[in-house]
Amino acid sequence: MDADIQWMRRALQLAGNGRGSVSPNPMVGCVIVHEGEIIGEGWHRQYGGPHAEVWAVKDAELKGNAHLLPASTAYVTLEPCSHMGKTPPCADLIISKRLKKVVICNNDPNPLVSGRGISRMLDAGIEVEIGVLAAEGLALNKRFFTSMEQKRPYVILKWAETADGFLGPETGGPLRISGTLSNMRVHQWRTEEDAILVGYKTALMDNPRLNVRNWEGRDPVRVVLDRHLQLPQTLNLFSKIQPTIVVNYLQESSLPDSPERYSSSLNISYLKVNPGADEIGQMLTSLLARKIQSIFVEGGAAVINAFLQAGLWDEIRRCQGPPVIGNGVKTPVATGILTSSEKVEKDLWTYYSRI
Ligand code: AOF
Ligand code: ZN
Repeated sequence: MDADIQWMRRALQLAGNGRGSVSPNPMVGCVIVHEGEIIGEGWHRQYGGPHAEVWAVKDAELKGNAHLLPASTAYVTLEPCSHMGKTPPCADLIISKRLKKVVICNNDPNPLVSGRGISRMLDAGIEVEIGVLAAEGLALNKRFFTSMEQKRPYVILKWAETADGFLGPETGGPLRISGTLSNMRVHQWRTEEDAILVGYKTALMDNPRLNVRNWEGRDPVRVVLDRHLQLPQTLNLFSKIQPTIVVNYLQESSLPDSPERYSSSLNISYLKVNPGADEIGQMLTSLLARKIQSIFVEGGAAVINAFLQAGLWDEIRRCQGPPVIGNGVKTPVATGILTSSEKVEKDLWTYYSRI
């Protein structure tokens, strides 16, 4: 195997350690290699904390390898940053430590960086190579890249359907469709996204808690569509164990503007949208501004259809369970609302992605 690929694979693996704690920042890993051996490695651990390169340089120094840095190559999964954010620019750190070469997986689409990190290092005489395992890097940070490029959170739609292809009875109400394993997976998925969203009818009829129970991990922020503010505050999703954002036509309140503040303000906040065909788009723009980088949409049918019709989605995860109900709410596949997608079947689930 090509050595560059081997080291970048390790850097990507390290980057993945940040899953669930760095959003809305990307997951980034860094490996520093001297004459075929790793002399330091690190990853971005926490939103607001030091970047991957800082940890890797510190690791090399702590291991007594500081003197080797000028003859070493850093493998970084994202272009080293050039801006003064919550932490100082990583490109400057690399320049000050006089590394010989930097191999990068993906460019940083952040307008504050976007090529400036690379040109700064090139100007300082550092050799730079770009694009090693680029597809893997894009997949790892799909939420970050989508939100930077599309200016909206990454959207995952999820539904369970009966064996005869219905989302549930027309009358609504909870119907247990998926089995224990599928349920566990849904709870794992909840831990991976910043927010979880349901519509008015689902909130009222199913009274879901929308927290994480069958898996270890953080609870997502809950988002509910309640356009006329009619949902009773006694519903489970208004319990003060995790924050809830109520999307509506009537009122706006200041929303937490950082991931840390979501966990310190376990209460209800209001996000106002104007009635119209672009309600979903308005909501997504506002949620991204509030640092929500990804959303897991759990129904019901009207909400899922609204995302599909607006073309504002990235993935669908669909599972089929044993119940047969004869008649009920048709799936977006049956109604033809879901068009132009790519379909993969794996582990009891069917995955659709946009093409
Ligand atoms: C890097 N290495 O490990 C990460 C980078 O507010 P800050 O200072 O944390 O900056 C966040 C931005 O920095 C983020 O949006 C992305 O552009 C870049 N992330 N860059 O050199 C890292 N996590
Ligand atoms: Zn940085």
